[in-house]
Amino acid sequence: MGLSNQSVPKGHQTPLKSEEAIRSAVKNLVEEVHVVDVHTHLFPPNHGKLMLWGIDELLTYHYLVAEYFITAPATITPEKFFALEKQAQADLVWDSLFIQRSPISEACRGVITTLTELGLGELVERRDLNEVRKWFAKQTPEGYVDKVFELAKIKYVLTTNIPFEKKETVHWYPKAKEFDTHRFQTGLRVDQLLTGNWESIKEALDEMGIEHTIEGVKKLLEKWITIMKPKYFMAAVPPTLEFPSDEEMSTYAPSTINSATLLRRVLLPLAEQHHLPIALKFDSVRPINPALREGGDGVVTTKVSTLQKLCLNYPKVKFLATFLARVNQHELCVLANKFGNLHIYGCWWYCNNPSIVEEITRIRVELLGTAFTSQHSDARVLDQLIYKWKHSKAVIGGVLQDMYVKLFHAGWSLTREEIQRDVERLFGGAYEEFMEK
Ligand code: HDL
Ligand code: ZN
Repeated sequence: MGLSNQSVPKGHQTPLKSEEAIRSAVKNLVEEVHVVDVHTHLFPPNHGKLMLWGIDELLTYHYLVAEYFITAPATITPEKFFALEKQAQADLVWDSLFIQRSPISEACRGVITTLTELGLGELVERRDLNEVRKWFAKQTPEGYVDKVFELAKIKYVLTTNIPFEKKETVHWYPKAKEFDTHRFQTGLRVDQLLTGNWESIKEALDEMGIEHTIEGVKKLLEKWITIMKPKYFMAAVPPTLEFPSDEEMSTYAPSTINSATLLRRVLLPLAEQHHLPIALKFDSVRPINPALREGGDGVVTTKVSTLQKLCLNYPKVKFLATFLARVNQHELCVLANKFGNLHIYGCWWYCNNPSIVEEITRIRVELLGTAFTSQHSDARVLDQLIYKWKHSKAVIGGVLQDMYVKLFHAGWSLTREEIQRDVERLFGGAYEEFMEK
């Protein structure tokens, strides 16, 4: 990322001499910074239907589908809803959450922000969903990626790539499709190891004719590392999984396959051997209402000490981490303050709402300065990059204005170039420095 201001000597930097000048500079620098989006569920255009984009995908985002079912008549069950065509599903969501009610929730407001940023404000004003659809029908996937990356000011995104999902691996194996790896970098998603989902893992082993053993799983993941060239491993940590102690591990035979052995005899050794960080996501519980499918997952408060034990016992492994429970955020910050092999990122999922982004960002700056990644979008639909980053930047920028004004009143002289350097760290630079560590 090459942080700016390295070249501008102090004497030639732009001093900021008043609270107004500071606030205006911070607001502008946050709005203008091009971001590294360290976690998304996006796909490149040549991965076909996996790349979700356009108004009907926006309206049927699982956050909105879940919100729709809070309001839906009992006669419309999830089963009936999911049996409808995508456009019919979108019509129901639009009518209930945008017409019958004001689209005031974060996920609803996001759709409005996206359409307005795309220049469709008049159609939004007329609430003309069909005219919006006609506009999208004129876009091409490739051209739309250009438009969205430019509007949302994205340097590149990390994608979620699951070697246990056939609908994904077909684009990689036996022949990998070429795509723009400057914009789409991969993350090797291995939840199945931590959930101990042996059935799913065996299918992936069979795809490559690999034996059904612990060594076989290592071989499988090493093949996927070669194929996908991931920047990190990623996994959501099941709420039941605590750090498997040496004593517990000594009770497992070498051939035992479970989440503990897959974690400590496969994932962690591979991470160390291949110098691949592991991005772990804690506090999600899946599902709490299966009928809602992707939207049926919830949040639970797990022990932050599980991450502490990983950082302590594996000092040569780098951990990226994010927690879903609001109550865990302060303890996570304290942990990140204690371990140089831990980097925290983003306000994840149910924390990605302005009220919580504000609180989390303030705690993080107070405890960690700029040594963390302020946000990730978690976007599933390409267009969401536009609203998720605009909404987050507004909140994070507001917190940073306050923090720099406090620093100014404490007696520290500030320049635009130094703030730009800090902002670039918070929106991807600190992540890149951690990955290079
Ligand atoms: O596990 C994850 O990566 C989560 O982000 C889930 O995909 C979740 O469904 C989601 O999209 N949250 O925003
Ligand atoms: Zn995600």
